[in-house]
Amino acid sequence: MQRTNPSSRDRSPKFWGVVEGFYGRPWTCEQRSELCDWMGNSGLNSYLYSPKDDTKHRLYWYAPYTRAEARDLARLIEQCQRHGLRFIYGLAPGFRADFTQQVMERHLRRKIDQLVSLGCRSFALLFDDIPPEGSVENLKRYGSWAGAHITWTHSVRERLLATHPEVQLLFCPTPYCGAMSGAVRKNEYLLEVGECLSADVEVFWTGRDIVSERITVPEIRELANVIRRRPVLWDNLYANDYDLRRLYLGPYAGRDLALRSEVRGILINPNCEYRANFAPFRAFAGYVNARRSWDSRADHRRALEEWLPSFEDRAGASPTVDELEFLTDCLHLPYSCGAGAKGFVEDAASLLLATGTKRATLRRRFDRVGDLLVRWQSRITELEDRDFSYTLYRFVWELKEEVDLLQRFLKWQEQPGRSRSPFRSLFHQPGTYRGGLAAQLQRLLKADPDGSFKVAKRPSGLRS
Ligand code: GDL
Repeated sequence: MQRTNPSSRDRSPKFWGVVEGFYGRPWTCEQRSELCDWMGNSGLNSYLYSPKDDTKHRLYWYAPYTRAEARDLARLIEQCQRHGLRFIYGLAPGFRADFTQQVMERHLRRKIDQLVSLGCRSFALLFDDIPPEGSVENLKRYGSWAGAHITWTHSVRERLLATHPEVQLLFCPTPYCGAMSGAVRKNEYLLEVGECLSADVEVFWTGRDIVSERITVPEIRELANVIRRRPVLWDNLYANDYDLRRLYLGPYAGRDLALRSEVRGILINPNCEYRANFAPFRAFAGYVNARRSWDSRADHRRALEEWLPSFEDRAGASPTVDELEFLTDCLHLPYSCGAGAKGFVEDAASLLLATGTKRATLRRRFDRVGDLLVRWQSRITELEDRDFSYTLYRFVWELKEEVDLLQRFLKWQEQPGRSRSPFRSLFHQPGTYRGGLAAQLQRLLKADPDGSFKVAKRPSGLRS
């Protein structure tokens, strides 16, 4: 296995931008083209093409693109170049770890050559989320899976360098976050990457977790010592493919400005819903472009101001920035609600148990905020831009349903001669509300806030 060489990597421009790297429906050509326009003016410089469910990127990675698909990719590469963006093509060849070295190299060469012929000059080999099994012969042959991944990466590197010395190559290890690697100092895969992966290949990392709430300088320094280079962060803060009921519109947060000089770049992997990403992209660009200090909330507000025209209704009216900020407080970030939504949940929890004057005060506050949410639902239905309306629709609908149920329950609690029969809502019936197999399965295990699970108590008389 080849040893690492000293390199001038740290002097080449860093990678700031977007990775289309989520599961689910890939973005369309039009959306990517809009993204190029937008990124070209934002201080971001890189776009990594790696939609998990482009089957020719991952599941059948060895299949070449058809003529029509190749034409679309060539157009996208050209658009990126015109906007001064680095187009990186991600290939995920881990799915056929049973291929012999010869077959593997043939397929890699053919795929890379096709992309080079379309104008691509930057590549990423991605070994995240692959099946653990490969052939026993291969494991023996390469010594380890890290060895196999590095060998394949080097064969691509050599192929590219022979004709295009300017190419850039990136690599995603199989353990790509602390939760997968355990102590990085002791992780054999990462140690082998540090020792054997050519020094001019960049390495991805998502932080302590797949979706990291915070990413800190000390933890990145520790990793950099092991992999012997600064990582490029693949930042899943805004990714929502793992839970189709969530959408993230909140500020870019949990990363200090100092982190920028510890990494070779950051690519954010955002919401699957392309149109929902305007504020996240802007907020992230604010972080990238900040000089000495950075105010995440202020950048977020600025992003929302620019986003307002997209929320115009048919009569030409838009919400205020405060109103939009409240919506993004409700559809915020994976680990937190924004201030407006946090206060609302806390009020609701207290209100359900409160009586007397305390209840009256809480009730007024709850109604005011609840009405804002219900108003958002009708506003979304009235948007002039129908595609945008449908993008946001179901997320706001779900919130409205929950507020409606709470409002009905509170009213029932407050009836003077309340009957002894339990509360029911015509609009929230078993089966149609919180129904379905997934909901039933979710009720079997109770999740505690510390991340542990317990068998949930079954209410007596529960029908299966
Ligand atoms: C992952 C996947 C990514 C996915 C994300 C969130 C990496 C390197 N890979 O683990 O494709 O979108 O989680 O579900 O992050």
